[in-house]
Amino acid sequence: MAKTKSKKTELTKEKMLHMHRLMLDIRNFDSKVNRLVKKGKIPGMTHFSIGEEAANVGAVAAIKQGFDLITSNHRGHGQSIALEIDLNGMMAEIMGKATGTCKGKGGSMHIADLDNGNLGANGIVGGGMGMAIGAALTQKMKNTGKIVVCFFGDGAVNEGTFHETLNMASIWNLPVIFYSINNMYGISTPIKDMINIDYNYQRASAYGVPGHFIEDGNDLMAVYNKFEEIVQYVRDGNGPVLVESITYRWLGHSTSDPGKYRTKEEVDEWKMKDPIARFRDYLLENKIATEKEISDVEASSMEAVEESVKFALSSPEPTLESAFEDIFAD
Ligand SMILES: Cc1ncc(C[n+]2csc(CCOP(=O)(O)OP(=O)(O)O)c2C)c(N)n1
Ligand SMILES: [Mg+2]
Repeated sequence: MAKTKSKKTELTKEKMLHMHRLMLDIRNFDSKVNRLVKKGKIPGMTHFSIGEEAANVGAVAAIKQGFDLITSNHRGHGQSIALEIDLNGMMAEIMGKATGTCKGKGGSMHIADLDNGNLGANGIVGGGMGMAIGAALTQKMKNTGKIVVCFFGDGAVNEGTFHETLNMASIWNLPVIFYSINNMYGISTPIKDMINIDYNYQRASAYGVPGHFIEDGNDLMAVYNKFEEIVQYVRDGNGPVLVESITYRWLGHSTSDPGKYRTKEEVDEWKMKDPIARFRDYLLENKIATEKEISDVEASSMEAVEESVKFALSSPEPTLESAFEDIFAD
């Protein structure tokens, strides 16, 4: 098992255990949804964040919960959970139930959670980028002090909107972090067939913004420490940043992908870099938490996910009339 290389931080034990809990929630929630898909309980397409837990939780843990904003993409479960969405509402949303976070109208790919600052997931690759700079412009003009983190994948970096929004954010000096979670594939296409440079963050200089690289996006503390630094930089009014972390999705692109384009050896190699197992070891080796404290967190995460399934399964379907509600803003 790969080790966590980053140095010990000043974070409290409570915060670290909480971050561990959020990573477990992502893993347990998505594992459960995957089983429910196979049982025919989930309508529509679903993309899982399993394997990418640290890349999500480390970033979100560095922003101000319930204050700062994010935009998400089709693989947004990890970001929603890292931002502490109500798991019952999220499971109900994915099942298309009336009690869902978006009343069952969004499903897995369009989860929004405005109370927690999540402006929404997006089925259009690159679709969150315009929203992110719009939101960032609002924060700047209203002087709110809030920053925006725009999450997207490596597959989004050749969309025109990537280049347009990075340039606009740069000339307008907007408080936005463009964050590419590079899991090295856009569906079945490897990143090396999509760009002719090693990494996407190297493009930052073309827009006059700083580019940052998190080589080990499965090291929770490495992601957190880098984000803590850049969140401060952006909040201080220095303008946008492009950051990229390297991680891997353990499962197929979506529930309909058998994953024939990757070898079992490649997947197994990445499982040895499991972000959750590594952070568990880190907590124990640095005597931050005891075996008992960690297993309590593991048990309560499992319980919360089981509870969300019960809640969602017993929730009503949306009524036909509700299809015509919430279409226009008041
Ligand atoms: C504009 C647009 N083009 C194509 C698609 C189809 N599509 C859905 S996900 C995806 C790949 C995205 O890859 P990446 O951004 O790396 O995210 P990942 O799935 O790897 O997390 C594509 C091409 C889409 N949804 N929107
Ligand atoms: Mg990708």
